[in-house]
Amino acid sequence: MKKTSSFISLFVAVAVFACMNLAVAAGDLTGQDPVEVKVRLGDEKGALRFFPDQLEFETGRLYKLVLHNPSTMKHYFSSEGLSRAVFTRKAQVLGADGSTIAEIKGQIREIEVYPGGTAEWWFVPVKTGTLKDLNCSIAGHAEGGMTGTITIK
Ligand SMILES: [Cu+2]
Repeated sequence: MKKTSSFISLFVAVAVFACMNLAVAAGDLTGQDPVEVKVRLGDEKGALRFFPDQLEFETGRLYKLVLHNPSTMKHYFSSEGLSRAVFTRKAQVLGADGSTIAEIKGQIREIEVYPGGTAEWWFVPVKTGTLKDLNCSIAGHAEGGMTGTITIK
């Protein structure tokens, strides 16, 4: 009788522990519906800026960062800090009609978007912090104001 009850206690303890683990695990975070965030690289008048230049993300959520370049020159979206703070699911290059023409897997550090072009960076932030290294790495652009701050909460 004593042996049976201690066996039951052990079984209950193991079952409770297993359930706790299930309750804590969030599963595959890359399978969520993405939160879309749009950033324009420059503008039609030739401004050297990101619009917006302050970005905010939360850890554990899937983001689709849509980078569009409406200007007549090439621009980069470059942040070493962001590349180290996220898990990248994929990057996508969009054609003129908005359809996906290329999908890139692996870690991304910077994306160069050509005039009129659009690229998407799908990622899940895994680390909090304030990243002040967003910039366009084309000579003179960061100095001209093409910088930004990324906050991950
Ligand atoms: Cu630029």
